[in-house]
Amino acid sequence: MTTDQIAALNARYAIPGRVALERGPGDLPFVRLHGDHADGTIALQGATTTGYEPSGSAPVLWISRASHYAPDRAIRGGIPLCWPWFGPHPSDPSKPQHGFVRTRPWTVLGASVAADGATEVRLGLDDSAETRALWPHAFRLALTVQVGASLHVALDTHNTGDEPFTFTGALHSYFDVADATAITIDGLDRCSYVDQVDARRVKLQQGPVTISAETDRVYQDTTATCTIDDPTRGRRIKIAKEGSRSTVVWNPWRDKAQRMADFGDDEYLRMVCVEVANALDHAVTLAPGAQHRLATTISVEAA
Ligand code: TA6
Repeated sequence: MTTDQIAALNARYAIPGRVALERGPGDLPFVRLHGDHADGTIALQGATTTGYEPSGSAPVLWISRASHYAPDRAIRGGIPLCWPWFGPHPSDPSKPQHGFVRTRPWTVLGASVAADGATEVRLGLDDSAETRALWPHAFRLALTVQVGASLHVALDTHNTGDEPFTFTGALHSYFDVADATAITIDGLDRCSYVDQVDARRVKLQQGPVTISAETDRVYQDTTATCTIDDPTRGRRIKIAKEGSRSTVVWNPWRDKAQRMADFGDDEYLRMVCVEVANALDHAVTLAPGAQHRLATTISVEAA
């Protein structure tokens, strides 16, 4: 994006002291948000929320120091958007993992300040010849990000075509923790999950989720709020959700982290993904003209 394009976006959407478009890592365009209670950043690349920092708290979202910041590359961290499929394409392995919207440039649709002092920005992505070559449907996506005492992220899918379509997806949130081996994740007790690192066997969660090895689980039929208890940092991160029946918990652990070029070898100890999703059996089918919202509200409290 050229300097003139960024200037034109600021002329239209900037709110002094609240919303500004600027260049960030990789010279990519970012939206910087300042709210009464927190600051945030969003990359137009993939409409990836890359930062959320409540006043007086450490960053809530984790970003790898090795992340790529380049066109057509996903950012490693924050909240990448997986859509219109979660994981590998259901039938064509040549298509990109987690769909194609997290690697495309989104447009700014609007910016405002809410009554509660939260600062909101809306980004959009419509179908194009490139997307239709990957997925033959007409759609309109809108992402709403509200930065305030909590972080609210909502992905609205609108079927603008004349045929129904079916999709899966996730808000693939990476959370910053002091020590992944010391956290517990509550909210999934007695929930069945597909264990992606054990031949996709279906198992039952007993008690809180803890991390001590590669962990990649799709919890099914759950609308529960999850809580990451990070005793080392003395805080809990609450992850509430809307329009989601799956929750994914992921930590690559040592070996997989070392195999990923955009993930520092030792960084697996500082992060965990708790993703609000509709994955595997929880695909969503939208009739022509229908809409669906997948949303999360993330808040932090002292532990
Ligand atoms: O959310 C878990 C997962 O599906 C894992 O299987 C792992 O692949 C992770 O997503 C990251 O995927 P990415 O394509 O961003 O490397």
